[in-house]
Amino acid sequence: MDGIDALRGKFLDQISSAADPDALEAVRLAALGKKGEISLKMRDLGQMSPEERQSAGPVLNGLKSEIDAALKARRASLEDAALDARLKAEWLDVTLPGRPRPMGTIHPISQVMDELTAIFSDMGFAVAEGPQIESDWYNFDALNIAPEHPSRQEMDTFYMHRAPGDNRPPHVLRTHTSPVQIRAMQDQGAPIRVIAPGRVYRMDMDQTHTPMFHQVEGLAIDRDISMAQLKWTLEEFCRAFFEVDEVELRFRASHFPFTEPSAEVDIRCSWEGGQLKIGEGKDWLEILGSGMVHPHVLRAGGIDPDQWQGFAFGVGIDRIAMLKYGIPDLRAFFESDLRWLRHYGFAALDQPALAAGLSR
Ligand code: 2NM
Repeated sequence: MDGIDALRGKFLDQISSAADPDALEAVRLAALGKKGEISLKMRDLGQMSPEERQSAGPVLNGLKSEIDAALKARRASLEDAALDARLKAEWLDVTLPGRPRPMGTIHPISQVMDELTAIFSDMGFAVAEGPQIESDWYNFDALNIAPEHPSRQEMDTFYMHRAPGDNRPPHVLRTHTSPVQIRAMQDQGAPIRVIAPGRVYRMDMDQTHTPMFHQVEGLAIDRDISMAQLKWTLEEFCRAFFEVDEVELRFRASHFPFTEPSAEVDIRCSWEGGQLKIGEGKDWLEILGSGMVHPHVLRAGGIDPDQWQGFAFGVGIDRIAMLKYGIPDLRAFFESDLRWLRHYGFAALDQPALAAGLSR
């Protein structure tokens, strides 16, 4: 039959030069599709005489199978090439070292709070928390702080706004965590042992004061708690916190509205060569305030002062963090300077010594 060899040559050429599956499909349609050249020729078989059909039929069928096979082979080799290209492009070296990820550090204040919590938990104190925006009753009245007390002055306390015409006393940013202790007394009653660590606010800003700082207050109420237990508790705390075998504390008479009697507490130390040593030496360092909880305060907490008594104390967390970790500048605590944070921060898995079972 005329032209069969030419057709075969043409389609085999087109198949082998088809660069992608779309081009190959176009060749298939041109050859074997409904209106493909080979299909049309096969349709022509119907018009032929039986003799002609006998010789042309097998030739056309042979051509069709040959082109079919060539299409299949070319499709397979295009798919192989595509897969090879993909494997090459998406190749991943799983043995490469990982990209270093920047890791944060634990802020010294968080670290010290964890330490305090571990130490006081060991002594049976639970942790209490409360709001940072307080009513003036919880922040002042309940603590036996008189209406004319200087700490209530706008100069010292951050007052919230009231709507114009609303004459109720405004809320305040708590100036100590004592309101948390009042709430704990109201919620739990006596006996009670809690500490209240957290943020407090006072209008003060200079070398040694920031308008927000951190405090932990402790409270222990029972039938016959005295200043002797207060002193032991504070000594134990200082020994564990400063990680020294012995400490010496000195109580100096003082005055707070919420305690009677009240004492400021100094710890024996030395400053040799500009280096602070706790527990030895001839110097004294003031570290906290304390006293026996005033009956008015117990009553505000819903506790009967004729049945119960106890001690309370307050420590500045920022200051004892500076002392323990040799941090010279208070204001740097709150500047979020990454170099400072990397230098003074703690690894996330650093355990407070006492909680890790390392002390004593
Ligand atoms: C201090 C000093 C003395 C104190 C009092 C109370 C409360 F709420 F229970 F009455 N908590 N903390 C207290 C006593 C705080 O800080 C220098």
